[in-house]
Amino acid sequence: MQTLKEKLYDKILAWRPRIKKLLEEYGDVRVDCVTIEKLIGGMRDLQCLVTDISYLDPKAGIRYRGYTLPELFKVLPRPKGAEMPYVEGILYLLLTGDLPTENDVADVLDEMKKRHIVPRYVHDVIDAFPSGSHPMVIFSTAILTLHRESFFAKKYDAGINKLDYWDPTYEDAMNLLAKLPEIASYIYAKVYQGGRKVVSDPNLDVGANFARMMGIDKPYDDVSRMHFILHSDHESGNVSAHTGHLVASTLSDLYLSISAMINGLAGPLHGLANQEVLRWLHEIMDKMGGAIPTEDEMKQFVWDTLNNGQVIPGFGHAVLRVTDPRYMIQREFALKHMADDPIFKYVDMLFRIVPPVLREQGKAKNPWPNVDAHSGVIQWHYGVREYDFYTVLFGIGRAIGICANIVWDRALGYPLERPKSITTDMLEAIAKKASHKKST
Ligand code: CMX
Repeated sequence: MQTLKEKLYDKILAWRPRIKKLLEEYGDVRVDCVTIEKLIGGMRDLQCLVTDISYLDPKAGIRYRGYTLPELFKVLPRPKGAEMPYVEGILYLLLTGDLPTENDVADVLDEMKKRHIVPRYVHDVIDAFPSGSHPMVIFSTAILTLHRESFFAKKYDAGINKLDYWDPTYEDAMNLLAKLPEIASYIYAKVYQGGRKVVSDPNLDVGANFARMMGIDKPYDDVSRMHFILHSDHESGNVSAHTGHLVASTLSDLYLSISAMINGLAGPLHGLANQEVLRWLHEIMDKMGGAIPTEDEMKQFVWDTLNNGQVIPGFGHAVLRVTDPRYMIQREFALKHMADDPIFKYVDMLFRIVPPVLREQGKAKNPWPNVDAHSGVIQWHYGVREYDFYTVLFGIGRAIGICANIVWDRALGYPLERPKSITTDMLEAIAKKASHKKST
């Protein structure tokens, strides 16, 4: 049987001629058009990045290597007795593009087991943080601290052929991914539990081991598998993926790149939205004194939020135009395991009430719920109640996809990213010329 790395290398060799042909024979073919609106508007929808790891289909949601999430949750191998697939299987799929067999997953489990030990100095750095530090800052720094372990940095200094860049990058990726769950649970224990001892069992899969390290019983192992898989990639243009790619394009090693992507994820418009949902839900719960509102009362809360000039957190999306399948998978899990939790009852009611209200308001292009409308609520139910930590959980998952992207960036020789900027004067001159043409 081929190892993951051997399989990956075969895939890389087969893929390289496709990129070469596109560049040499079709390099000047136009793909998209840059308008002033796109330049000023955060490049929304501008097709200017390439990735084969995932694609966000506005109608079907995220596709990992072409597969929708409902498809993957059906076919991916899962641990005996588990409801959710192995996270290791998603890593295999994102890296190679192939669905893993049980044996392939066993190979990844083995790789993780060999690489999981977190050096003592990382714990020391985490311990040294002053109280009140945000867990994302600690997480980003802990990852950065591991930079001294980078194979890529060492090989690059020694002089390595460009064609081989992917190899030490792969080693760095696997080493980091094997360590992230323990780093995260150590941060959780340190920040919120007075430094409780975290005991890892490398014989377990990522989901089960994370639940163990967090000290939370079943089905939190399945919650972790589900959470990490659902968050693992969301194509290339979102801030965390793009930041990871951009920083890696300078040939910064994987630790520098993933630490940077974590910083992007920490923003309120990105990874922090899931905690906004909980904050908003609790605001409503407080106003209701914990009682379940009637549908009319809930509708009024939604309108009050909108009329205050605020968004309804967890609803809407820049690309999706349907209910996020990541939301639906979590909803199905919640219906099975926590249907009686009052906080789920709120979420369930919002699922029915918010879309028609947003439609009536007529602003949001997509009135349906996204992943963040559900993820924090499930964590809350299983006892992880510290909102600030939710983005760290997101980061563990997202690192899988971004590591896969960076390995492939290196394998396909993607260059330093360097778009050109222009000035407002220049934009105005372009606008003037265009309006002159229109009027003549
Ligand atoms: N509540 C109220 N208004 C909303 C809204 C919501 N949930 N979603 C969009 N709108 C408003 C926008 O604020 C915008 O208003 P203005 O014209 O006054 O600026 C208008 O509708 C058009 O926005 P849009 O094109 O539909 O949405 P964007 O692409 O600009 O923004 C997003 C997308 C996610 C930032 C936005 O829907 C939002 O703020 N949602 C709430 C926060 C949230 O859930 N974020 C998590 C996103 C998950 C992810 O990215 O994966």
